[in-house]
Amino acid sequence: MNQPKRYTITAALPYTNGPIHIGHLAGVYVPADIYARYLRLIGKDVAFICGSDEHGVPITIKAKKEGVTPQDIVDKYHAIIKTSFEDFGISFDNYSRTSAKIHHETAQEFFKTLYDKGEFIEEVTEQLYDEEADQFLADRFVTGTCPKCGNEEAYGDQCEKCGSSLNATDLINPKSAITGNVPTLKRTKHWFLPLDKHEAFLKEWILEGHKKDWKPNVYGQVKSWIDDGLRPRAVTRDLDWGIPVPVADAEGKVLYVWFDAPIGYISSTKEWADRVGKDWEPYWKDQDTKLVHFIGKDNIVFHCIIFPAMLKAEGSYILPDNVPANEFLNLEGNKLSTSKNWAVWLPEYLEDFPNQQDVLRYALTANAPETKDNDFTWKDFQARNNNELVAIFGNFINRVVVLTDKYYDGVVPEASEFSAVDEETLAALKAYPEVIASSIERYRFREASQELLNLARLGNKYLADEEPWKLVKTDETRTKTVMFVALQIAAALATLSAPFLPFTSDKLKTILNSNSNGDDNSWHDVSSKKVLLPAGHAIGKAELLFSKIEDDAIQKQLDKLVASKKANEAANKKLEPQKETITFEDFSKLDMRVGTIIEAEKMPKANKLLVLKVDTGIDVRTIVSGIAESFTAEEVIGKRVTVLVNLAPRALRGVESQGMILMTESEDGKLVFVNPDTSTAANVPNGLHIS
Ligand code: B3M
Ligand code: ZN
Repeated sequence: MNQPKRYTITAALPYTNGPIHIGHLAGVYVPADIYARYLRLIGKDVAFICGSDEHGVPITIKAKKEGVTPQDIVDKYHAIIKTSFEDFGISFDNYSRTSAKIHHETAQEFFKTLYDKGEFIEEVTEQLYDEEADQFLADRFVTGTCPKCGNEEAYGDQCEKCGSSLNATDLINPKSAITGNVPTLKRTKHWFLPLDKHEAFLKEWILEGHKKDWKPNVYGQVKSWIDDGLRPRAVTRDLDWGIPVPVADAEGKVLYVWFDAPIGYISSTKEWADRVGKDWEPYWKDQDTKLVHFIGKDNIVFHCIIFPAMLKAEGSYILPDNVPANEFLNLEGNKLSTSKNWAVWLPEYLEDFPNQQDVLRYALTANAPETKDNDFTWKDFQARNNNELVAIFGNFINRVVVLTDKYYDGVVPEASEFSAVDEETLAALKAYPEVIASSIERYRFREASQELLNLARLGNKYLADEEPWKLVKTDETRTKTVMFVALQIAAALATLSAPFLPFTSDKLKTILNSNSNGDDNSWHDVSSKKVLLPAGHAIGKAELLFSKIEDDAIQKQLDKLVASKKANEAANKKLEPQKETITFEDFSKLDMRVGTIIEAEKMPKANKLLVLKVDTGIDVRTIVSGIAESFTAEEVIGKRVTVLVNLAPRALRGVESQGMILMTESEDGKLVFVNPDTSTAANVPNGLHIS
């Protein structure tokens, strides 16, 4: 497409069943925001659209678990998510929600249009049903084995392991996620979008039309789906949470969440246009509009095949120009997981690193999972901050501002003749807007962020070579010229950093006093204007742009992760099943006493055994105990223990053992005494061990 008239940029609507974490930010929202901010800076007409995805089974399941209504869940997380986006400077023109009236109407109208045009197949089929819960099972309400890859935990709509999109009835050994029961089959009517009917068009549009400009990971996934053969796909469900199907004879049926959610982009655009007094339609219907969807890789099929087929079937809409989906971000070597609490949550990050949104934005961009899955590590985060933002970007700005203040009372000095180095440096500076723009326009945000840093490097090198701090003693005129050039680089950084580091860019403009009275430079100004910060302009006070992150702050984050790993292991630990029931008579036969170990020694040639002398209160007796791998003889002397005293004596390695010491396991699997002085016995996950 040459020179689009306007841009509609969408970012995946997050499910409102939890807060958002760094994976969401890195994969979708930061790249989308960089793109939108950049386009606005070059003067484009942009609608940057998002909102909360409030339907779908995960929300119903979460509500059931917490004993509240789905509406309670979406209200809670919609507010939390919206605040996180604002906090991190994600500059949506509109953030809506799919429970909004305008969305229900838009989605129903869309369905109705397709229905009236005969674009659906209406069919009664057998669907999975949970008799006990009295409910049909679709999507996340049912799990089973993936027919494609054998993953035993595939969902009714998708296998997260191989990425296949599935129908619930495709699953092998299906199981209800509500009751755990094996579902039965029950007949029910649904509407299907015949994707097979759109296959030829999809082939031509994507496989031929977008082979070159779509990312290989996106193109490859789409191609393999199309090559596999497309089948009709149900777009309605038997559920009570969602948008009612707007046709007769559809009692108790709602639109499939993946049918209504992408229409959410359209309703959010309408909401925005209403608010700012614009017409929404050109943003979705004019061929000169460039539509771009930012998503994670698990959403590719919905944005590249199903939604385009819906738009095409409707007839009046444009199709996406690109879908620059990212791969996944991992955290310290493991998959990010909401349920396992293996994540860095945005609200928590801000508590620990207040006002450091740009550091996270930068670290996630510099290490974005653009072409393959990538790992976020706290060490890398620290290094990106300390070695790049502080040592390169911040250091350059600080030197320029401090020297200007010191030599010229904060006023930009007059330049005299430029040397060859000055000319070269200024020429290099002028090339940056185009270099960075070219990366952004090809959705290469990591590359773009590194070019921005190269501009700061250019500034540092210039200062290091010209040494104004030495020059000032011998050549005042030349010093002024050098400082003038350095200030131009600082001004360029203030403008070009804005898409990536919006908070820093604002702060830097305040420091340079360049954000008022029409002083602000546009993206194009950086290459076209002769002077970005004119002689005689008074800059503001020096202030640090970034601060060093110390090791203890990083250690605190790593400790948090270790704690959540431990909590998970404890939660997943397999407990031994209960032993056979005994009668009270059986129990009352046990004679247990509190005793003290008064002597202990290792049994010769036996790894596991200690020979103990125990004072039981009634006598002192010998007990052979199999605890030598957990305790040394020295450390058990003096311990108070619980002893079973009426166990028949037994000889072990020739020593007669006259009783048993009661032991249990601690939460981390260590053997501990059932000590009458502590409450260990109250928490004995694996029952008593008689050792
Ligand atoms: N809510 C899925 C997700 O968060 C979904 C995206 C909808 S975009 C229309 O992964
Ligand atoms: Zn699979």
